[in-house]
Amino acid sequence: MTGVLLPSLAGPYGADRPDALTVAGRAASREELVGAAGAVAGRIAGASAVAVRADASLETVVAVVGGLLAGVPVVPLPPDAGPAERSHILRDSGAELLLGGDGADGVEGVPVDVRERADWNKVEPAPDTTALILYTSGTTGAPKGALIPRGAVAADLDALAEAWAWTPGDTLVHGLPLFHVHGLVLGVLGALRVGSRLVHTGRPTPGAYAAAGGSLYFGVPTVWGRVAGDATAARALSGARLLVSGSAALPAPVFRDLAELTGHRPVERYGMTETLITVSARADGDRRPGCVGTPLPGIATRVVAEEGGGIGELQLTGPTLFSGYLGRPEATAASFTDDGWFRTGDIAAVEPDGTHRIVGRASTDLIKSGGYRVGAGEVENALLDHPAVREAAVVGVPHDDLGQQIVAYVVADGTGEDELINFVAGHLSAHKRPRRVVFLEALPRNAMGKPQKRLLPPL
Ligand code: MLC
Ligand code: AMP
Repeated sequence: MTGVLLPSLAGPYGADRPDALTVAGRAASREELVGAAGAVAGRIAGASAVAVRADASLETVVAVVGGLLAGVPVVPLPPDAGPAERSHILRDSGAELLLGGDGADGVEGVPVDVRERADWNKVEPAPDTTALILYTSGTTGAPKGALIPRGAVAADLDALAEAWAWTPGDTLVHGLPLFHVHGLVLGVLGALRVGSRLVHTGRPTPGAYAAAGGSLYFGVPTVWGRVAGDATAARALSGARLLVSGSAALPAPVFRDLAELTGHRPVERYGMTETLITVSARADGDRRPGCVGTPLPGIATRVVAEEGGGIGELQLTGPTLFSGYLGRPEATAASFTDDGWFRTGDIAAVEPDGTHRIVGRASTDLIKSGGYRVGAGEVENALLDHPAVREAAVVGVPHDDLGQQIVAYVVADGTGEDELINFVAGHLSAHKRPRRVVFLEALPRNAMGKPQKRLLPPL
């Protein structure tokens, strides 16, 4: 049973309802979810890791819960991942099975059927065992698998429930992807740990959020910007209890428009795949534009300023941290200071009352577009795999809707913008595609021959 990690699934099911969770229009009770997940657990028990084709469906929830029941680390695979990204994630993670897969990629597919029922009564694994392996981009190279322990998930969700006064009486609504921390850990496991109802809208559109009638809403800033741009949808959220934004900075004008239209000042929170959510505004506290609140219970933060001044790299410790990058001890070691603090790479300032502000990132090679973290190096490597491309430099350019938009500067012959955009979308995944491609005669380089991204011509 997974009653320690997800107590609401352990029963009794007296207060259960047929629509305890709804994903993209299909509903299930907790008892049905646990029965179907038990059948999955029975099929995968003993595997070293299982991948899940993580589209926005009930099957994904059943598959992830099945992995957690069985104590098998779950590797969510973006459903539109192209061949390069799929094979990297499957090979690097060592996933033996692909839940919801068709046997392609040389990894055995295992069906997931939400109508199945099986009991699963094995003892729950220890808190330090890996619950999830989440693939996340660095500045260069292919994504790394962040090992997320069960205990970190539990600690984070409890801290968030306390900060947001999140209870079984809530109905959580969101439509975020189920292969990242925001949509999967907070947005699915959060509801199952707290015991609140969940409505996943399939896509995070303003109309779907408005129609869902929830009390607690999650979104990335791009989603909130679109809601704020649709006054009718925004006003429909006035009956909610709490609107929460995260995964990227919420622009101050969006904060103000949302507050005006919905009557709710949004709660902003800050996190990373490697640390889960660590800093948040509180349901019973002050919510200011540009501020991500205070450290969650159990989290310690410090800002390491290079030359005095209050602004510098945000570093963290606490029970929500990952246990390392799979198979990459050097990268794991490099992400911690000598005295054991995790280096976020984000630049922050702390106000006298302890409120944190995220003011930027140390590296321009990590791009946040629509709340997705995309490494410039990964997109550059994908472009260089196209036979016509000789050189590539990828940057994030400020964008009203996406926060940053991915722009590729390339030196290439005999190809065009659309072809390269579609090439990256098909090779990696759609959200990693450049939205613009600029063709240059040569990349600007310094005397050592190193490309100088800050000298690239503006769009
Ligand atoms: C368009 N599409 C293409 C394409 N052009 N597909 C293939 N090739 C092309 N050239 C398709 C897409 O696949 C998609 O299909 C549809 O067109 C629209 O895609 P899009 O343009 O990418 O959508 P967009 O409107 O830009 O998306 C905005 C968004 C999305 C907000 C919905 O960016 C999003 O879901 N963001 C959430 C990211 C997130 O959850 N991050 C959390 C990370 S965890 P289809 O089928 O999909 O409609 C984290 C920790 C923390 O950060 O703190 O939370
Ligand atoms: P990911 O690994 O996809 O979870 O991305 C983590 C990164 O998202 C962090 O390092 C930050 O740069 C960014 N991020 C998350 N939440 C916020 C926020 N509220 N404000 C600004 N940046 C954020």
